[in-house]
Amino acid sequence: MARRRTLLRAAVLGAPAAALLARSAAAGAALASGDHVPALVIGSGYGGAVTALRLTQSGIATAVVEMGMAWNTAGSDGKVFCNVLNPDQRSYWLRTSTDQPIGYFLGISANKSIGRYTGVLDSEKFAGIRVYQGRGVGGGSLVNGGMAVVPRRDYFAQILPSVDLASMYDTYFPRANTGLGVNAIDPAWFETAECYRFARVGRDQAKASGYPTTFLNNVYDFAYMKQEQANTVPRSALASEVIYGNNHGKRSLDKTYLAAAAATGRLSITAQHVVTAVVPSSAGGYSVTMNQIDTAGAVVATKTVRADKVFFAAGSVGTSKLLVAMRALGKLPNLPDAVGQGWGNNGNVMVARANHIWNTTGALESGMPAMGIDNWADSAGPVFAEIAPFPAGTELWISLYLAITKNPNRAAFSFDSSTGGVGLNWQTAWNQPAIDAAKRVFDTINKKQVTVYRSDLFGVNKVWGDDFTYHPLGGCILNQATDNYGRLPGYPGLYVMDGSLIPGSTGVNPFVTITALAERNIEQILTIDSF
Ligand code: FAE
Repeated sequence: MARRRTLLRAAVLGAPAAALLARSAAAGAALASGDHVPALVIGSGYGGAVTALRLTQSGIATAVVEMGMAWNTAGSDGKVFCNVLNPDQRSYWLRTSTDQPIGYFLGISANKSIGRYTGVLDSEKFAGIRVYQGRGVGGGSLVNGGMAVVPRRDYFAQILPSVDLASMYDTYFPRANTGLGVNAIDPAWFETAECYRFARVGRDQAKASGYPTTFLNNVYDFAYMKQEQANTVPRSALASEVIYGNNHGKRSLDKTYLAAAAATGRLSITAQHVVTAVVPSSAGGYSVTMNQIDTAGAVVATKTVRADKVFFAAGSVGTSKLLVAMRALGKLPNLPDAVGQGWGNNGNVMVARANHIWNTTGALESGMPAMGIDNWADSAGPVFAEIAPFPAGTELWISLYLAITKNPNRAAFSFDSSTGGVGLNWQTAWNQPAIDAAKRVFDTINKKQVTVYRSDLFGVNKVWGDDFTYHPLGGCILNQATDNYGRLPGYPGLYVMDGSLIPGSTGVNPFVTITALAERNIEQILTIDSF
């Protein structure tokens, strides 16, 4: 193994970052049973990518294990990803029909049959909520809308009081923004671009009702988008690409943090492997068991490797499920009771309004949102609502919003010994505080504009998209289930690095918070812990 890593390092020096990442994820770099690695990272989303970069930069050979695919090979249409207008097997994780967030149109199901495949977006169903998550090398960065928003300082202080605010805002948020490649939209271009007509309409209507709006930074390259609008490059955000991946323009983690980690020559990525168990090893460190799967999800091999340190970065749901199962099965019996607690949906609720015929939102809508309505200061119902695109490729007169609210309800994960699975006890009705807060804003806008809600998009006669979330957070809260830097108590060398550390809410879109917190934690871990 050591020899193979040395060879890998020698082979990759000098190659471009994308090629390095491809090689890090190539079959030859995959873990084999019996391997012993200094550091193993479960999951390649934000927490995992930050961890991989900072470990490899510190000279530590790091193995990332990711259940999804590497997403570096074009399909028969010449594209790696499909768009939202023509979803095919690449869209969803192991489903035989799509499960679109906006699942209806005119009250009729808008979903269609697809081949069962390890697609890029998972709609994971629990009793009272569907949780959308990215699957692949890059995690949620592959599917998300790229909005890169730093949370309000006073709200961050409320949700994570044990974290030093000055260092977060002076050091780690700026570091995260740099690492992620965050950029700002050109406001003058925004005013004229056809693809943001929908956002200008949303802004003007909000302003007319007294609600302030704000531009949202993004990791999508706005300079590239300008060229898309000018028709000088292949279109991605302007070709209805979002939620099932972007073929161009987006600085997803495979292009940023993971590419930089690969450039050190110390990274291996083992894709299409699902970690199923982590147990202390009698030889030292931890035994990590994983199932290698094919593109239909069938297990083709089971492998066990040994790692001195294991970083859980499988996302809020993935990490919580694994740890809750390990505790229940007696494999990590001393994990604290707080593991599995404190899960929230970031107060997500979606809603759409029907505009008048003269108030067109445009047939061309950028898949990347660029503006939000900021009513967070309203103590009776704080709301931060992104003005979301509906990139149908035709005029629909629809204004769509994803509202982030301060829903206080929290759910817990628990192991079901009869199925061997882990459930989440969130109930759909627990989203009522989110609906109430969003209603204050959108009822007011409707009244002022003399417009109505669309009730045909989230079900038959259903106004609120209240039964799904894009923003799972919590389950392994910092300074409760872990110490103040993500270390799991009682198990030296086990760490949590992802969105499960954040107690159910950030008040804004969460990936910058997850990235910055991971930057903070890994710096401390590398300084204090011995590797
Ligand atoms: P995540 O990125 O989910 O990475 C976890 C990784 O672990 C995934 O790649 C999994 O496949 C993998 N994994 C899970 N279990 C296992 C296992 N057992 N073995 C191996 N691998 C495993 O976690 N946030 C924003 O800030 N701005 C946005 O514009 C935005 N838009 C979004 C749009 C959509 C459609 C979705 C679904 C999410 C959006 N989000 C957005 C949320 C954001 O993507 C999410 O908060 C982060 O991706 C979470 O980062 P983590 O590192 O926690």
